[in-house]
Amino acid sequence: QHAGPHVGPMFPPTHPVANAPVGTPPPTVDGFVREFLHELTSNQGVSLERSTVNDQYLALAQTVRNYLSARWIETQKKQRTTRPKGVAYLSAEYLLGRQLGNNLLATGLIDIAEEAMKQCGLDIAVLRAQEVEPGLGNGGLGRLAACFVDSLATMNVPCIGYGLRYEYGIFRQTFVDGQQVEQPDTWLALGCPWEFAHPEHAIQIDFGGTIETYVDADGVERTRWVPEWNVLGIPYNYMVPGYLNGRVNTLRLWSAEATKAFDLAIFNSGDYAQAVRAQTFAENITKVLYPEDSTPQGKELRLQQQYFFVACSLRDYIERVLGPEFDLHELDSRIIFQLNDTHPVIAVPELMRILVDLKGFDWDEAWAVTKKCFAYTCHTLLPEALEVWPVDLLGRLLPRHLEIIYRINEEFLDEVREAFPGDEMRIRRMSIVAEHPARAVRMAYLATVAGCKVNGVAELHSQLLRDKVLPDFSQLWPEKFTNVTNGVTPRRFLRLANRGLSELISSAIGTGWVTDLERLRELEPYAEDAEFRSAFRDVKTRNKAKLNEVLIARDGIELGQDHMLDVMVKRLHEYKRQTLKLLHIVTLYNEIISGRLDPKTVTPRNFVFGAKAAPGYLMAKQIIHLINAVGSTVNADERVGGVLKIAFPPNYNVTLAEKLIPAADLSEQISLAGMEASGTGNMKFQMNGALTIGTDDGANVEIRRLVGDENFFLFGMSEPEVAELQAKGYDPGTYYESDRRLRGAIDLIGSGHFSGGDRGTFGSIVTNLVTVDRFMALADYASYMDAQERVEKAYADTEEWTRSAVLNVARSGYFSSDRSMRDYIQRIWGTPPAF
Ligand code: B1H
Repeated sequence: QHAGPHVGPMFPPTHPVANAPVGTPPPTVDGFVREFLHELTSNQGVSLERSTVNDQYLALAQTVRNYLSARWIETQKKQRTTRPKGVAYLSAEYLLGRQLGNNLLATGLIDIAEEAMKQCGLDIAVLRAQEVEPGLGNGGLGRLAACFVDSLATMNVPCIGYGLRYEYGIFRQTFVDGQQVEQPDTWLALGCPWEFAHPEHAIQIDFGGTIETYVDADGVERTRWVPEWNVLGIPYNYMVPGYLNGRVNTLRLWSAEATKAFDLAIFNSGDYAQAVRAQTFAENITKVLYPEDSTPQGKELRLQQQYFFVACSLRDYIERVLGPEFDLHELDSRIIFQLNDTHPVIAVPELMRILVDLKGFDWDEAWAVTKKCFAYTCHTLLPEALEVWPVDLLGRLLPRHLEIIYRINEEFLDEVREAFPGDEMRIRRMSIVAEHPARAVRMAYLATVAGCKVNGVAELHSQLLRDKVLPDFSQLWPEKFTNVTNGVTPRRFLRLANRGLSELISSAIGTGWVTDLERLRELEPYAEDAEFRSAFRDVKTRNKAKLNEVLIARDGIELGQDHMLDVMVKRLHEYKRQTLKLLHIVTLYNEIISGRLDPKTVTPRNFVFGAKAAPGYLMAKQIIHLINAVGSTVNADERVGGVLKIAFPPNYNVTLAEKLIPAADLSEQISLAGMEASGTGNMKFQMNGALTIGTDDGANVEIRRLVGDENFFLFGMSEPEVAELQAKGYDPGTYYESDRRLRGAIDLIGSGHFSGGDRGTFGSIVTNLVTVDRFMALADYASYMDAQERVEKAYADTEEWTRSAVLNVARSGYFSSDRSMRDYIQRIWGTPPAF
């Protein structure tokens, strides 16, 4: 029976036993206490009485890590004997979130650790709060990589995640007078207990220089690269535990250091200062994550990062995992390199170089192998997001790779000529090397030519990818293109983040859903059960109370009590349309203060924003400023009577997401149709029982199809309607002129009402909206306002709303990243399903 969240132990004590390393006794509270105290004294060198919270956190993390490492070693040992085909996920970003809670969950140690800490007089929640999350990603793309490696470990699939160990992850956002100010993210400052450094396995990576031809021992003319400088790549390993299955996969992130030979030479020349500078130069490569989400910067250091990590990763896999005995003609029998967007695509010419220049393959042989070993995932449709590297930059940094790309391109274009004789326009369109505006390599084209498969990240996105971004390629190779809709891990985003809901679900249908999320379907009948709905509401209410505590402690923000919680959290980008959300709020506010709307008739609402702007994206930064300005004005205006509350906690990250999402009633997914490749926040909200207000974009399309129209607030133009309006010529001014409420809201912003009377502060936002409005916020405004009215009406009927919320949860099983991984295995990787 579903007696609410306080009933019995939901996750039975068989789990820790099931996950304990073979031959070790099951963990006990006493044993855990002993190990914890041992770690505290031997690793931190302090007594419990004298220890700081950081000491305690580190000792607890060490204790958990000890449980995992035995399984990790076993997993690797088994793999060395069975030699299964595995996945190497190549990603410049992993947005992992805090590790301690997840690792406690994966080992089944949550309850034991909590009790053990209690016996030591400690509150485990305080220790967990001490962890600084590794923010080694920008947003959805990086978080997706983290969800995927979690799912693969849980599904017992061999996988190595390869990436970069940035010394500074995504910046820490602060607000000064409502404006974003970036602070460095010093995630390593207090020590990271989860990483294993292996400087003894350093790999040397070359850059620059020239190429030369020579005649080898067999009299064959060959090419080789004579590089100019090099750095060392140091692997740092992280454990990726499966959920209660004893498997631990590896995430291997690379850190750059100066090579000894390099600075020794300079030391010997007597120039000490220059030698130290060389070191700094090398270390720069992994110093900082580029904070642009979706618009890559064509900076040389960024290309250095990309080549550095894929070159380290290929060498590591070929030389250390496979070893010198392995016949590389069979490479595809042991590995598939999945390219997470174009960021790692330089791996393609790198593998060709290894095979041809270093292993003596002839070109055709090498190309045949390479084509089978890569698959490419595209995450965008925005033209400015498609990565392109100027030929002169590539040639300076990686001359041999540029030459290899040219040859790949020549042979590819011959193939196109054969398929479409005389179609020179097509040749120019499809060339991997663009001629205009400057000669540059189109990385998405290179990935498409080299990849055995190309996939988009939601159905609509994959279709638009075929029809609009790569139409010539999908005509040439229709069978190459496929879709894998994104997913999110239910371990972190439901089981861990929403313990109350997890226990309620398990009390109704058992615990199997954690690894088989489709079983949430069994909740459907409970939507009709008043007692269950009441328990479900109690969980939401408690989650809101917890969120309030967090926001007060974190930022001194107080939300309205008993308000609907309306949340828009994602990177700040014009295509995501935070301004449309603002126009809704400003309209309500304007109608209230001008006496046309009685605040007593408005459903009290908390509007919560979370968003980082790329530091160089000025419009995005101004929008942040405007959100904060509207917030402080509206929150302070007594005429509103507190029915509209705006909160913008700074530094939205995975940790905050885990607090916000379980408390939300309404999920804002309001991008212009055809712009958001998938979205994954949308899935997390649905899974936690929020209803969505959204456009027919990205994965929203699939969410709506699954939950049904009656449980989703759809608004706005469809993608074909957007295209039609675009073609016809879009004029935002006509919407501004003809809609009184819209004009009122925009004029209020333009009047300086939110900027102490200064009309200039937000002038460029206003001008841009009424004259350009690239993402058509004004065109969708009326429809959005309508949908928000439907939200208000629906929310007033508490029982019906809860029913919808329960159905949203029940129908979210498809969005488990376990399902995404099964789709990748079936449609792309072909790794056998059992290991
Ligand atoms: C997504 C990016 C991205 N798409 C360039 N593209 C970057 C592009 O550092 N860079 O240069 C960083 C990130 N990120 C997101 O991927 C999409 O916008 C989302 O819609 C999607 O859900 C997510 C995961 O597929």
